[in-house]
Amino acid sequence: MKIDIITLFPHMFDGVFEESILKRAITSRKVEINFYNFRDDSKDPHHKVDDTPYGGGAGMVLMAQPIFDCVEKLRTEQSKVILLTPSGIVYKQKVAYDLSKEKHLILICGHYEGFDERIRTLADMEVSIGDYVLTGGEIPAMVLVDSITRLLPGVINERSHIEDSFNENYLLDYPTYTKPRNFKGMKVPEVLISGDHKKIEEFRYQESVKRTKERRPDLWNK
Ligand code: 6GU
Repeated sequence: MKIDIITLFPHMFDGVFEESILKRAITSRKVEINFYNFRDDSKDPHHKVDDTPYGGGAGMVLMAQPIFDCVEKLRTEQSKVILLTPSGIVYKQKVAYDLSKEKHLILICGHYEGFDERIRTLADMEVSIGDYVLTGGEIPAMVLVDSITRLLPGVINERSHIEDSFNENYLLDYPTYTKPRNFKGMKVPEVLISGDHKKIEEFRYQESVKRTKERRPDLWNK
């Protein structure tokens, strides 16, 4: 998969994709990530990318021209263009699954106080990562890249995501333990040491159900 990220602040991504699983996914060419600073596409002599809003009001608004030119340069038949904005659909694991099947994603990071409404016409989809306000779309773009990359074939072992929280079955993870068996008086449940795989499976399922009912009744009711 190829992911192009359109941002005024490519350095915000420094380091994020240079460790652990994402680094390995890039090195092994499961995913290719490129950055484009749309300031370079501005036709303004001073490379301006924003201006004051018509009708007045506080703050600056991203202009349509630089982002349009940047997207139009990158876009092909195979591209899916995603605009990161608090007004988008709320991001869920199901969306990550669907997007992990795409060939080419173009992520547009808004910033400052907003963007010209006409930029919306470029997008196939608008995504928000939750009901809170961030300073820009960069951190949401990182969230999308991380959650999508780990679903690509061969990036992590398949079992890990079959059992994940927020998968189709909508159960939270069961508790897990490792050595030692007794840590500060907190003991590992006996069943996990029993070697009885059928019982262990049943225990884990029941714990997932219990945890989901207690912590996320909204998910359980689905
Ligand atoms: Cl995608 N952008 C901004 N600025 N804030 C957000 C968001 C996106 N998702 C949640 N909050």
